[in-house]
Amino acid sequence: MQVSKDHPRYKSLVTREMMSERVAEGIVAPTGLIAHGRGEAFDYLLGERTTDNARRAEQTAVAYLLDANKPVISVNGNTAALCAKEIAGLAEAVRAKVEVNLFHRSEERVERVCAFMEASGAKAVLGRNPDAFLPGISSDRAKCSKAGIYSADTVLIPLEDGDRAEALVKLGKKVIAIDLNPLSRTAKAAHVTIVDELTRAIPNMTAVVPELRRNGDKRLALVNSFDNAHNLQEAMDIMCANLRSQPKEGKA
Ligand code: PTJ
Repeated sequence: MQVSKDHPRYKSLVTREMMSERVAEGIVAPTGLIAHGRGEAFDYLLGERTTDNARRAEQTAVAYLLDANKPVISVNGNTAALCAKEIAGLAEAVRAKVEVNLFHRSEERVERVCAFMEASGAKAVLGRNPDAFLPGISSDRAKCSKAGIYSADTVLIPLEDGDRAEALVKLGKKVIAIDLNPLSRTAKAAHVTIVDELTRAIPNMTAVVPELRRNGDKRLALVNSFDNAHNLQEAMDIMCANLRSQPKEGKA
């Protein structure tokens, strides 16, 4: 489909087209489109921008990743489709492993998403040969790699489902979520929740790595002053204020 560049929702329409192509290629799960639509709705309420609140969460997340002994970035179909190259860049910058871990798991999809990540620059991608199980999850989603998520001390989970987020927290891992829905179980379970759109959040995070790597005091101050319940409340307050202040006639 041809999308006109002067359409007010150009970027959103192009992303939707791209996501549906990734479904046809077997990278994004069909229900991944529904998850994407939910994300778009919350982003609309947020004002489709990185708020100061999200920026602080992004910096705190990078502080956690830099101070981790075994950081891992968990990748699903939506994440790969939206920002494979940027995830590869962040992983390299913070020296994290990348592991593909799918909600709608099939060996074929795991292979496709791993290959897609590798073609986008991610190195030594884990997930093809799971050799461990995450306790507390009854489905196939428990399958993971001993060298990756299983032994990680800090896990970044973009667009995660609530069960796995809660299970990772119960296992004592530091959990960083990226989720536009501040009401989700994932958002509430994580230690740090970045309420921002994934393709804005990841480059923002990579950009602050050099400064935070040099500045241990700043990393410590970010981690010590962060309160996720307060962070989520602020994100909800921003959405409510946007709803109240919208002009009656707008262009959607
Ligand atoms: O590829 P798979 O099989 O692992 O499946 C991936 C999905 C995303 C389908 C699966 O994990 C899922 O069903 O997730 P949920 O439970 O729908 O949660 C996804 C969350 O991500 C929702 O709260 C959305 O609001 C949020 N979200 C969607 N798109 C974005 C987003 N958050 C940030 N940026 C986005 N682009």
